[in-house]
Amino acid sequence: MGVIYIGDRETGKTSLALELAHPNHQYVSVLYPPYSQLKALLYSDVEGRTTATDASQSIYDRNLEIEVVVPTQRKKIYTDWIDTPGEIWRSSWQQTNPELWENFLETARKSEGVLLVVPPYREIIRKDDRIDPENFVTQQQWIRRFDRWVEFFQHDCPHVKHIALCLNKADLIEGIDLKREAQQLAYHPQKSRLNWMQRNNYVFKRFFRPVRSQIAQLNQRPSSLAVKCFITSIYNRELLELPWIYLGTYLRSDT
Ligand SMILES: Nc1nc2c(ncn2[C@@H]2O[C@H](COP(=O)(O)OP(=O)(O)O)[C@@H](O)[C@H]2O)c(=O)[nH]1
Ligand SMILES: [Mg+2]
Repeated sequence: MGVIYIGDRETGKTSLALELAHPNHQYVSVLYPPYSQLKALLYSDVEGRTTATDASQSIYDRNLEIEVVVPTQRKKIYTDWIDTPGEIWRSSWQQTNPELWENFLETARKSEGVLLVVPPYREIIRKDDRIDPENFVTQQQWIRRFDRWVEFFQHDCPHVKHIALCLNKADLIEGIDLKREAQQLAYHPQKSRLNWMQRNNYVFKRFFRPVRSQIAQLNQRPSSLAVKCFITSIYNRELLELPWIYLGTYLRSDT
C-alpha cells in the first residue's frame, strides 16, 4: 500500500522520520533506510540539527519503508516522502516545472494513505522565553494553508482512503504534558484506553476546531474517506508512532 508522507518545510518530517527509525521502537519500525543511513544523510553534526532540503530542489522525494506490527499482522507501508515548499502550489511554478509537478501528482494519485505533518499555530504555542512565537504562523494563516491541503486531497488524491493529520511539535503547545497525553492516547494492543474514534475526538476538539468545516467536508466525500487527527512530537515515541499504527491498521496490505 502506498502512503505519502507530506508537509511543508520545517514542520518536522525529517526529524520525525529519524526518530521513528530509532532502534528503540515499539510497534512501528523503519525497514529502509537504516537508522545510521538516515542519520548520516539527514543530520548535520556541524549544524547540530537536521539538514534542510536543498533549496534548488523544490520537491524532494525519498522513500521510506515502514513496518507496523498490529495484532496478528505485520504490515509494510511503502511511503513516498515529499517536501512541499509553498511555491509548488503556484501555477507559474507548475508551468515552469512540468515534470516535477507531474511526478508529484502521479505519486499523490496512486496513494491510499496520507500522513500530513502540520506545525502548531502561534495562538497555541506555550509562552516561554526560549520559544519565539514569530517562528509560527498565525491561526488565520494556518487555516488558509489548510484550505490548500483540502483542495489538494479533493482534487489530486482520488484513491486516498485514510488521512492522518499530525500536529507536530506538540511539546511546544501550551498546556501539553507529553507523558500525560501519551498515557491517554497510546496504543496497547489489548488495553488501549481509547479507540481510534475516541483518540480522534480528543485531539480534534482541542486543536483542529479552527478547520472543522474543512475536515467535515473531507469526511463527507462519497468515497469512504476517513480523516483522523493526531498530535506528534520527536520527544515522545508513543505519540509519534500512533499515526503510522493507524494507517497500518486500516490500509490494505499488498505483501
Ligand atoms: N520542539 C520540537 N521541534 C521539532 C520537532 N520536530 C522537528 N522539530 C524542529 O523543527 C525544525 C525543522 O525540522 P525538520 O525535521 O528539518 O523539518 P522538515 O523540513 O519538515 O524535514 C528543526 O529545528 C527540528 O529540530 C518537535 O516535535 N518538537
Ligand atoms: Mg526535511
